[in-house]
Amino acid sequence: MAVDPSFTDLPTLPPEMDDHLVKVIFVGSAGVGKTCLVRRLFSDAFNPDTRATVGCDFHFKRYMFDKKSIGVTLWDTAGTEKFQAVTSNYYRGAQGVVLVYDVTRRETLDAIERLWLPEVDRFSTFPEAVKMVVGNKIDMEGERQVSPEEGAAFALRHGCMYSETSARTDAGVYDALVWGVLVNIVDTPSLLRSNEPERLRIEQPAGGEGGEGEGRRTHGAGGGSCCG
Ligand SMILES: Nc1nc2c(ncn2[C@@H]2O[C@H](COP(=O)(O)OP(=O)(O)O)[C@@H](O)[C@H]2O)c(=O)[nH]1
Ligand SMILES: [Mg+2]
Repeated sequence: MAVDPSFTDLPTLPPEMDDHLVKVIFVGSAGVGKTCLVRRLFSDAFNPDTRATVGCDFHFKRYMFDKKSIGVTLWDTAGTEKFQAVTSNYYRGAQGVVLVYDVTRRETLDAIERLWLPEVDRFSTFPEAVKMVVGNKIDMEGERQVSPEEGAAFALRHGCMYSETSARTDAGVYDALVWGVLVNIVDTPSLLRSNEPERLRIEQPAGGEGGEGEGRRTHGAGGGSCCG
Protein backbone atom coordinates (compact mmCIF):
# COMPACT_ATOMS: atom_id res chain seq x y z
CA MET A 1 0.00 0.00 0.00
CA ALA A 2 1.60 3.24 -1.13
CA VAL A 3 1.16 6.00 1.40
CA ASP A 4 2.25 9.55 0.88
CA PRO A 5 2.04 11.04 4.34
CA SER A 6 3.26 14.42 3.15
CA PHE A 7 -0.03 15.02 1.38
CA THR A 8 -2.13 15.44 4.47
CA ASP A 9 -3.56 18.92 4.39
CA LEU A 10 -5.38 20.47 1.49
CA PRO A 11 -7.52 23.06 3.22
CA THR A 12 -9.23 24.15 0.03
CA LEU A 13 -10.75 20.73 -0.65
CA PRO A 14 -13.97 20.13 1.31
CA PRO A 15 -14.43 16.65 2.86
CA GLU A 16 -17.24 15.68 0.48
CA MET A 17 -14.70 15.82 -2.36
CA ASP A 18 -12.57 13.06 -0.82
CA ASP A 19 -12.65 9.62 -2.45
CA HIS A 20 -13.42 8.03 0.90
CA LEU A 21 -14.46 9.23 4.32
CA VAL A 22 -13.31 7.43 7.42
CA LYS A 23 -14.42 7.92 11.01
CA VAL A 24 -12.05 6.92 13.80
CA ILE A 25 -13.17 7.27 17.42
CA PHE A 26 -11.10 7.36 20.59
CA VAL A 27 -12.54 5.80 23.75
CA GLY A 28 -11.12 5.04 27.18
CA SER A 29 -11.23 6.30 30.74
CA ALA A 30 -10.79 9.96 31.61
CA GLY A 31 -7.16 11.05 31.83
CA VAL A 32 -5.58 8.29 29.72
CA GLY A 33 -4.48 10.78 27.04
CA LYS A 34 -7.10 10.56 24.28
CA THR A 35 -7.22 14.30 23.69
CA CYS A 36 -3.43 14.56 23.63
CA LEU A 37 -3.20 11.70 21.11
CA VAL A 38 -5.80 13.25 18.82
CA ARG A 39 -4.05 16.61 19.02
CA ARG A 40 -0.73 14.96 18.24
CA LEU A 41 -2.20 13.42 15.13
CA PHE A 42 -3.88 16.60 14.16
CA SER A 43 -1.22 19.19 14.82
CA ASP A 44 1.98 17.35 15.83
CA ALA A 45 1.92 19.21 19.11
CA PHE A 46 1.67 18.11 22.71
CA ASN A 47 -0.44 20.40 24.82
CA PRO A 48 -0.39 19.25 28.44
CA ASP A 49 -3.15 21.65 29.42
CA THR A 50 -6.02 19.85 27.83
CA ARG A 51 -9.28 20.81 29.40
CA ALA A 52 -12.37 18.66 29.29
CA THR A 53 -15.31 20.28 27.57
CA VAL A 54 -18.84 18.98 27.21
CA GLY A 55 -20.02 17.24 24.05
CA CYS A 56 -17.55 15.70 21.62
CA ASP A 57 -14.88 17.15 19.36
CA PHE A 58 -13.71 16.00 16.02
CA HIS A 59 -10.78 16.91 13.87
CA PHE A 60 -10.50 16.47 10.15
CA LYS A 61 -7.32 15.23 8.50
CA ARG A 62 -6.55 14.09 4.97
CA TYR A 63 -4.27 11.25 3.88
CA MET A 64 -3.35 9.85 0.47
CA PHE A 65 -3.46 6.09 -0.03
CA ASP A 66 -2.72 4.75 -3.51
CA LYS A 67 -3.57 8.10 -5.10
CA LYS A 68 -6.95 8.24 -3.40
CA SER A 69 -7.69 10.89 -0.83
CA ILE A 70 -9.06 9.65 2.46
CA GLY A 71 -10.79 12.23 4.63
CA VAL A 72 -10.42 11.11 8.22
CA THR A 73 -12.43 12.46 11.13
CA LEU A 74 -10.84 11.76 14.50
CA TRP A 75 -13.49 11.86 17.22
CA ASP A 76 -12.66 12.75 20.80
CA THR A 77 -15.08 12.37 23.69
CA ALA A 78 -14.36 15.87 25.00
CA GLY A 79 -14.81 14.78 28.59
CA THR A 80 -18.12 12.95 28.29
CA GLU A 81 -16.38 9.69 29.32
CA LYS A 82 -16.38 11.07 32.87
CA PHE A 83 -20.03 10.08 32.94
CA GLN A 84 -18.90 6.49 32.19
CA ALA A 85 -20.43 6.27 28.75
CA VAL A 86 -20.65 8.19 25.52
CA THR A 87 -23.68 8.37 23.26
CA SER A 88 -24.56 5.88 20.52
CA ASN A 89 -24.12 8.70 18.01
CA TYR A 90 -20.42 8.73 18.84
CA TYR A 91 -19.99 5.09 17.79
CA ARG A 92 -22.25 5.17 14.77
CA GLY A 93 -20.47 4.73 11.46
CA ALA A 94 -16.99 4.41 13.01
CA GLN A 95 -14.73 2.19 10.88
CA GLY A 96 -11.87 2.55 13.37
CA VAL A 97 -11.99 2.34 17.18
CA VAL A 98 -8.96 3.27 19.28
CA LEU A 99 -9.29 1.99 22.86
CA VAL A 100 -6.80 3.91 24.98
CA TYR A 101 -5.50 3.04 28.42
CA ASP A 102 -2.71 4.47 30.57
CA VAL A 103 0.15 1.99 31.11
CA THR A 104 0.76 3.55 34.56
CA ARG A 105 -2.83 2.89 35.74
CA ARG A 106 -3.91 -0.74 35.54
CA GLU A 107 -7.53 0.15 36.28
CA THR A 108 -7.75 1.93 32.92
CA LEU A 109 -6.96 -1.36 31.15
CA ASP A 110 -9.55 -3.14 33.30
CA ALA A 111 -12.06 -0.47 32.22
CA ILE A 112 -11.48 -1.34 28.56
CA GLU A 113 -12.66 -4.88 29.27
CA ARG A 114 -15.44 -3.97 31.67
CA LEU A 115 -16.81 -0.83 30.07
CA TRP A 116 -15.43 0.28 26.72
CA LEU A 117 -15.34 -2.97 24.72
CA PRO A 118 -18.94 -3.85 25.71
CA GLU A 119 -20.02 -0.35 24.65
CA VAL A 120 -18.25 -0.68 21.31
CA ASP A 121 -19.92 -4.08 20.77
CA ARG A 122 -23.29 -2.64 21.65
CA PHE A 123 -23.23 0.50 19.56
CA SER A 124 -20.83 -0.20 16.72
CA THR A 125 -22.56 -0.19 13.34
CA PHE A 126 -19.63 -1.98 11.63
CA PRO A 127 -19.01 -5.43 13.17
CA GLU A 128 -15.76 -5.58 11.18
CA ALA A 129 -14.54 -2.16 12.43
CA VAL A 130 -10.77 -2.04 12.98
CA LYS A 131 -10.11 -2.00 16.73
CA MET A 132 -6.80 -1.12 18.33
CA VAL A 133 -5.90 -1.13 22.02
CA VAL A 134 -3.34 1.59 22.72
CA GLY A 135 -1.21 1.72 25.88
CA ASN A 136 -0.32 5.40 26.27
CA LYS A 137 2.21 7.28 28.49
CA ILE A 138 5.15 4.93 27.85
CA ASP A 139 7.45 7.87 28.61
CA MET A 140 6.61 7.19 32.30
CA GLU A 141 8.46 3.86 32.21
CA GLY A 142 9.31 3.93 35.93
CA GLU A 143 5.63 4.02 36.85
CA ARG A 144 4.49 1.36 34.43
CA GLN A 145 1.90 -1.08 35.85
CA VAL A 146 1.10 -3.01 32.66
CA SER A 147 3.89 -4.62 30.62
CA PRO A 148 3.89 -4.48 26.81
CA GLU A 149 3.48 -8.27 26.76
CA GLU A 150 0.41 -8.14 28.97
CA GLY A 151 -1.12 -5.34 26.90
CA ALA A 152 -0.49 -7.23 23.67
CA ALA A 153 -1.97 -10.46 25.09
CA PHE A 154 -5.04 -8.53 26.26
CA ALA A 155 -5.55 -7.06 22.80
CA LEU A 156 -5.10 -10.42 21.10
CA ARG A 157 -7.63 -12.01 23.45
CA HIS A 158 -10.19 -9.40 22.41
CA GLY A 159 -9.48 -9.48 18.67
CA CYS A 160 -7.80 -6.08 18.62
CA MET A 161 -4.48 -4.78 17.34
CA TYR A 162 -2.06 -3.40 19.90
CA SER A 163 0.27 -0.40 20.03
CA GLU A 164 2.06 1.59 22.70
CA THR A 165 2.44 5.33 22.49
CA SER A 166 3.52 8.48 24.22
CA ALA A 167 1.53 11.53 23.31
CA ARG A 168 4.19 13.47 25.22
CA THR A 169 7.17 12.36 23.11
CA ASP A 170 5.13 11.39 20.01
CA ALA A 171 6.55 7.84 20.16
CA GLY A 172 4.39 5.36 18.24
CA VAL A 173 1.51 7.78 17.63
CA TYR A 174 1.70 8.06 13.84
CA ASP A 175 2.51 4.36 13.41
CA ALA A 176 -0.48 3.32 15.51
CA LEU A 177 -3.01 5.40 13.65
CA VAL A 178 -1.74 5.46 10.09
CA TRP A 179 0.07 2.12 9.70
CA GLY A 180 -2.22 0.33 12.11
CA VAL A 181 -5.76 1.62 11.95
CA LEU A 182 -5.99 3.49 8.64
CA VAL A 183 -4.13 0.98 6.47
CA ASN A 184 -6.32 -1.81 7.85
CA ILE A 185 -9.48 0.16 7.14
CA VAL A 186 -8.31 0.84 3.59
CA ASP A 187 -7.58 -2.88 3.16
CA THR A 188 -11.13 -3.85 4.23
CA PRO A 189 -13.42 -3.09 1.27
CA SER A 190 -16.64 -3.42 3.26
CA LEU A 191 -15.43 -0.66 5.59
CA LEU A 192 -14.16 1.69 2.94
CA ARG A 193 -17.36 3.01 1.52
CA SER A 194 -17.21 5.27 -1.41
CA ASN A 195 -17.88 8.85 -0.50
CA GLU A 196 -20.81 8.97 -2.95
CA PRO A 197 -23.62 8.10 -0.48
CA GLU A 198 -21.96 10.42 2.02
CA ARG A 199 -22.19 13.29 -0.43
CA LEU A 200 -25.91 12.64 -0.73
CA ARG A 201 -26.41 12.07 2.96
CA ILE A 202 -24.88 15.32 4.13
CA GLU A 203 -27.48 17.15 2.06
CA GLN A 204 -30.25 15.52 4.10
CA PRO A 205 -31.47 16.79 7.43
CA ALA A 206 -30.13 15.00 10.52
CA GLY A 207 -32.42 12.41 12.01
CA GLY A 208 -32.90 8.67 12.04
CA GLU A 209 -33.51 6.12 14.72
CA GLY A 210 -33.17 7.30 18.30
CA GLY A 211 -33.57 10.88 17.19
CA GLU A 212 -29.83 11.44 17.05
CA GLY A 213 -28.43 12.83 13.83
CA GLU A 214 -25.04 12.08 12.40
CA GLY A 215 -22.37 14.39 13.77
CA ARG A 216 -22.12 17.68 11.97
CA ARG A 217 -19.20 17.91 9.65
CA THR A 218 -16.90 20.86 9.32
CA HIS A 219 -15.97 21.88 5.82
CA GLY A 220 -12.30 22.09 5.06
CA ALA A 221 -9.48 20.94 7.28
CA GLY A 222 -9.96 21.91 10.88
CA GLY A 223 -11.65 21.02 14.09
CA GLY A 224 -15.32 20.86 14.83
CA SER A 225 -17.60 19.90 17.59
CA CYS A 226 -20.91 18.26 18.10
CA CYS A 227 -23.05 17.42 21.07
CA GLY A 228 -24.04 13.81 21.56
N1 LIG B 1 3.55 11.69 30.71
C1 LIG B 1 2.52 11.70 29.84
N2 LIG B 1 1.43 12.41 30.12
C2 LIG B 1 0.41 12.39 29.21
C3 LIG B 1 0.49 11.66 27.99
N3 LIG B 1 -0.67 11.84 27.32
C4 LIG B 1 -1.43 12.64 28.09
N4 LIG B 1 -0.80 12.97 29.23
C5 LIG B 1 -1.31 13.80 30.32
O1 LIG B 1 -2.41 13.11 30.89
C6 LIG B 1 -3.45 14.02 31.26
C7 LIG B 1 -4.75 13.66 30.58
O2 LIG B 1 -4.60 13.81 29.17
P1 LIG B 1 -5.88 14.00 28.23
O3 LIG B 1 -5.40 13.95 26.81
O4 LIG B 1 -6.67 15.19 28.65
O5 LIG B 1 -6.70 12.67 28.60
P2 LIG B 1 -8.21 12.28 28.18
O6 LIG B 1 -9.07 12.56 29.38
O7 LIG B 1 -8.16 10.80 27.90
O8 LIG B 1 -8.58 13.07 26.97
C8 LIG B 1 -2.93 15.42 30.90
O9 LIG B 1 -2.37 15.98 32.06
C9 LIG B 1 -1.85 15.14 29.87
O10 LIG B 1 -0.86 16.13 29.91
C10 LIG B 1 1.71 10.93 27.73
O11 LIG B 1 1.88 10.26 26.70
N5 LIG B 1 2.67 10.99 28.69
MG1 LIG C 1 -10.16 14.37 26.65
